[in-house]
Amino acid sequence: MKAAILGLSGSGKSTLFSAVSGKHISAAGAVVIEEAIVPVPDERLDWLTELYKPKKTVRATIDCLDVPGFDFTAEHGRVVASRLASNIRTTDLLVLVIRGFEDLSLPAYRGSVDAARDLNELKTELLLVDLELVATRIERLEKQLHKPTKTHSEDQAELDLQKRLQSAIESEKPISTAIKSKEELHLIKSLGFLTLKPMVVAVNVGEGGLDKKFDFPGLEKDVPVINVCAKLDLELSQLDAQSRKDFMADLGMTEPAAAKFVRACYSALGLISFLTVGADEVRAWPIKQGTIALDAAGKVHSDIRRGFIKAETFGYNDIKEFSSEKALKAAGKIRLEGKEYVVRDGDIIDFKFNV
Ligand SMILES: Nc1nc2c(ncn2[C@@H]2O[C@H](COP(=O)(O)OP(=O)(O)O)[C@@H](O)[C@H]2O)c(=O)[nH]1
Ligand SMILES: [Mg+2]
Repeated sequence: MKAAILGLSGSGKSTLFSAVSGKHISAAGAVVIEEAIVPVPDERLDWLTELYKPKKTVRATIDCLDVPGFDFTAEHGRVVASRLASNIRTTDLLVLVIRGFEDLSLPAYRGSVDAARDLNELKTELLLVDLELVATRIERLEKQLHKPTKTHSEDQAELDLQKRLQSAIESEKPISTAIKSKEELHLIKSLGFLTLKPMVVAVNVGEGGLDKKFDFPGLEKDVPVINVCAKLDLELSQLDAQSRKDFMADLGMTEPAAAKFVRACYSALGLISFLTVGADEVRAWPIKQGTIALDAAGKVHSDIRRGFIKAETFGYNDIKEFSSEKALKAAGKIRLEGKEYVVRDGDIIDFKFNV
């Protein structure tokens, strides 16, 4: 699953990207999209690693893109932005990074730090990029409908839908608000509309601003807003575990803001984790919410799916409470689940199979 980090130039995208991925990004003014695999912080894995002392611990990951910043005050700024935006149509999540920090040594966009204004400019750009695609699509479909083709009825259905999407965008509504059914979604899904994707807003607040609340009038209710402190998060990511702990304790923090941010992205992607444990490996496996045990088994290995017998399952909270698998077993807390069982976040599963 892929997330694209976008925003205005200088909002702290690359700093945040480096903090979460460990990948070093050279100076500002980058023109290429950078990509990195980002581990998802999960304290359950830390605790289970202490218990099982495995040879290795494997975290869930998400794929992150650092997109060069937009600057609508620059000549050709819109053209550049729309070219970049069309490169991220295949991503699954948009992360909008907004500058919320004051720093006189870094000139602010349009001369002032104004998170709500910046977010609006970005959202407008996303709508415009989608509007261009809708217009192209409508033109193509109208031409096609004049010819006798086998796809006539689907084309007509899509044309009607595209016209509705067009009017939604024209009234500044994201495309996601105009889709009414699975069938409609299916018709347009492959086009990669940006305003159809889930979104996370990350306000880069600067040190000391983590408790600040931002009000974004008009922002859809289901969009999570997370404060980050990119520069501090980057500094923290470069420390060894003990120094990081000490440093955070001094600041009264229990974890870097970036950790919460990455988990918010994971959840906005619709992902949860089931876990596997043992002497070799303690591991978190990303699955879509609603995945059944049979398909979860297939994530581990296709043979396990093919020869699936049952899933021996207990919850992370159960093992935390009982401290060992032995105690769990004695208490009858280990469940036998079948193929159709809907896997829950934090389920610890041992798949039994036969091939
Ligand atoms: N004071 C302060 N500066 C920051 C913070 N985050 C990023 N910066 C600085 O802002 C500048 C632009 O950051 P960068 O990550 O390159 O922004 P991008 O253009 O969005 O990728 C750099 O000089 C960063 O060090 C922050 O939280 N506080
Ligand atoms: Mg950058």
